[in-house]
Amino acid sequence: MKITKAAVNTTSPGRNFVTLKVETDEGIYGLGDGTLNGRELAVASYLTEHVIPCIVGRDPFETEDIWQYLYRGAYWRRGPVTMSAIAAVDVALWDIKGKALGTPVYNLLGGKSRDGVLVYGHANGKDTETALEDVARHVEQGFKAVRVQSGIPGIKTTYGIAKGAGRYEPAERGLPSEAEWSTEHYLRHAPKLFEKVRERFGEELHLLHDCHHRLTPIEAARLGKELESFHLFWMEDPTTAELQEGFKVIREHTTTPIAVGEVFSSVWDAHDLIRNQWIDYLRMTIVHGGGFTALKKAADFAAMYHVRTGFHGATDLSPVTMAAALHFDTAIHNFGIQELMPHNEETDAVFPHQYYFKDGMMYPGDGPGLGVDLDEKLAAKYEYQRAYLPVNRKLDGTLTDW
Ligand code: KDG
Ligand code: MG
Repeated sequence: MKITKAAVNTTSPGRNFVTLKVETDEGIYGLGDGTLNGRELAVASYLTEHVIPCIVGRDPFETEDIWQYLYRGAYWRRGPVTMSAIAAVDVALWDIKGKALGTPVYNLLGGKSRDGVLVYGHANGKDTETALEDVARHVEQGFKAVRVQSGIPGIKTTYGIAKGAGRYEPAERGLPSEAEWSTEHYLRHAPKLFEKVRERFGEELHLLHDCHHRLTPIEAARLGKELESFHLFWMEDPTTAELQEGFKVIREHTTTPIAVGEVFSSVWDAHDLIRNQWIDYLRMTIVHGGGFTALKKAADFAAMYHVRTGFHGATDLSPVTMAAALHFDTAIHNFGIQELMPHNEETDAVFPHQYYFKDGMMYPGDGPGLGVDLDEKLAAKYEYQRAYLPVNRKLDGTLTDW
């Protein structure tokens, strides 16, 4: 089998997506996601200008060699743009393999290790009470695990909270908006929020929380300690992770489990975190981490240190990545949990898919390949629109991590 053609599709059914379609001489095609929120066209151009010309004529079954060719062959390694482009190719090729062999991708990754994939949904509200109401809605929908974020008294805007009646969506069209931050206000508020959630919903519901990289290690240690009695499933991105040793400080002070990695693009970003057992869950997912070929190795390495996966699954990861993640989650042994932030109806229509949600779990479907498609005619109706994630400032105006 030979790759005959590959092309990038950009579409914006409510938010931007970059999809690679790889075609073969046997009429089988595969899809890969290359979406990098707020920097989409960098990946699109990397693929079109630098990657596609090198893969035409290659055998799509040679995923390992093609991965190494794109990674080592570029000389310039790692980084989210490069790794998302490599992931788009890798995932498309695994999709082709599955279709050619007439089997779901999870069978190529080791077969089913579980019946379903535990997912967590996002509950949020402008204050504690509205956040609690949203937790109740998630419980009614069948979720067994819920991430809880709420507005913080004394700060006008905060991460993870829907602005109007609709769902929360991090990227916004136009230039970056500015959000406000105060660690002092947040640290006073967050433990009270979780006290209320446990009081109302009891012990059984899995609770998660995203600090979104805003604390220093010692501040995160304080939060982790104060949250201990509420038994969180995890505290996510407690601090920025360029300095991996920062997590040692957190770890030494608290038993609250730690998840990190949605902005990572290589196992090397997590090497010290994993081998020193400073984290419990790795969030680097298929699209930003270089595809199945790279993630399988990262997950196997993590397994040796009791680290499980907890893949990023926000709306900026397209249905192609959601499908890919669900096949991966189904197959690997050290799966922990999968994030689910449902896409809007327009996106679901552009990317028809087999995966589905039932009783707090998700299932990838049993058709060949990834079980997700791209309706190119419909996609063409939604032109790419420049969009950015917000930037964040402390109350005195200092730019800080969003
Ligand atoms: O593109 C950035 C979003 O995906 C991110 O802000 C969402 O932190 C996030 C999460 O945990 O889903
Ligand atoms: Mg996050």
